[in-house]
Amino acid sequence: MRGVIFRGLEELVVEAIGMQAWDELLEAHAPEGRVYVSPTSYPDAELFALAQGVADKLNKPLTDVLAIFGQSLFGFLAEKHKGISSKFASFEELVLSIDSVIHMEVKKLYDEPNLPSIAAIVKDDKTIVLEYCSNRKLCFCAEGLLYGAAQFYSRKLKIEHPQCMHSGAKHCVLILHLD
Ligand code: MNH
Ligand code: ZN
Repeated sequence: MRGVIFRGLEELVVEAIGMQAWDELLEAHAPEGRVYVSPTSYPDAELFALAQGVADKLNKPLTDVLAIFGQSLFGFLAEKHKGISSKFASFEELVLSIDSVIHMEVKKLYDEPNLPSIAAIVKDDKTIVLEYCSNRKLCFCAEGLLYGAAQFYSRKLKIEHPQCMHSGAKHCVLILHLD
């Protein structure tokens, strides 16, 4: 995972539980002297260990932490890449462009990024069905990112997750219900 994602986690942790907590997490789960540089890749296992460390500190399940992280990560990425995030007039437009525009642009900015595949199908004007697939199985983080995007456009969103890679499915199904 790119440094930018770790920096997003750092921002959230420092805001929520403080700089000292982040330093403790780094000490426990990262090599000594680690500094995260946005375009550089770091081991996925390190991100998961840090997120698990946050979960342990907060006494919350890892899935909750990944969802909260995803939600704050959206604002962080949107702010960092305004040129990409400002292209979309609505939540729906953005969601339908995750693979075809957003992550396509990410591929131009970062050398060989590790991105999920996210296919979107519009069911009706209040329902979009997403199929998420990635060997990192970060579907809970994807849910959080979607909630963050809904917040960005001041929309009310509910997500159903009836099929999940964590239960052995080939891909996750996320059903987005808008108001
Ligand atoms: Mn996007 C990684 C989903 C918006 C840039 N993105 C990920 C991952 C998920 C994801 C999930 C974690 C990797 C994986 O699952 O295999 N991203 C989304 C969703 C939205 C989204 C659901 C909108 C909603 N992403 C954005 C935006 C940007 C962005 C906006 C920036 C303009 N995403 C990234 C980058 C990575 C990433 C950068 C990290 C790639 C890497 O580590 O190599
Ligand atoms: Zn899932």
